[in-house]
Amino acid sequence: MSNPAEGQKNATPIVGILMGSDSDLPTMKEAAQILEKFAIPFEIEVTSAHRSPARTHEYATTAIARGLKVLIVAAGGAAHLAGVVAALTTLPVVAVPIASTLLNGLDSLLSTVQMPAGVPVAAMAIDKPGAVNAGIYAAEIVATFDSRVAHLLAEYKVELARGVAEKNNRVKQQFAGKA
Ligand code: RP5
Repeated sequence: MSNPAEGQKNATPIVGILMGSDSDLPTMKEAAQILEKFAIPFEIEVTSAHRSPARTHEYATTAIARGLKVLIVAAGGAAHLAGVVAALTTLPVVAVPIASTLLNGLDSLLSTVQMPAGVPVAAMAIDKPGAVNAGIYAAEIVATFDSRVAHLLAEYKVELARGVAEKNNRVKQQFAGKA
């Protein structure tokens, strides 16, 4: 296959991105873009713990049989979606608290992170940084059984460090000869 993106489109999804509403999509696109970067096949679903509980139940209880390995789950406000999904599957659930209400995501963060013992979710940061990290975290789980993804993640770390070195150079140049 010459184009990894084409292969990704045709392959069976191994990561599911779930969100409580289409209003979460501008944030969750960040997670999708990370999975695209690493050519990890994924699917996206809008389903709600509160508004479509039967659909959420069906999705979570069939996820393993459909070949999914990790679920990234985003919701805002009374953010119960990740917890409900985690209650219904043994797949790892990576949760993204969305800043979609007047409380700016603090509500979502507390709803997400305060899971009772026995039903964990991996809670990311609020909103876009959390969505990016959810994509990376899911890739790290995939990398435990896919050496191609492990290699790409190692390159990504090098890319991050190079970015910091470039920022460092720019800052130093601004102050060069001023001491
Ligand atoms: C949550 O309620 C969703 O995840 C979203 O963040 C929030 C608002 O949903 P909408 O009213 O925009 O559909 O369930």
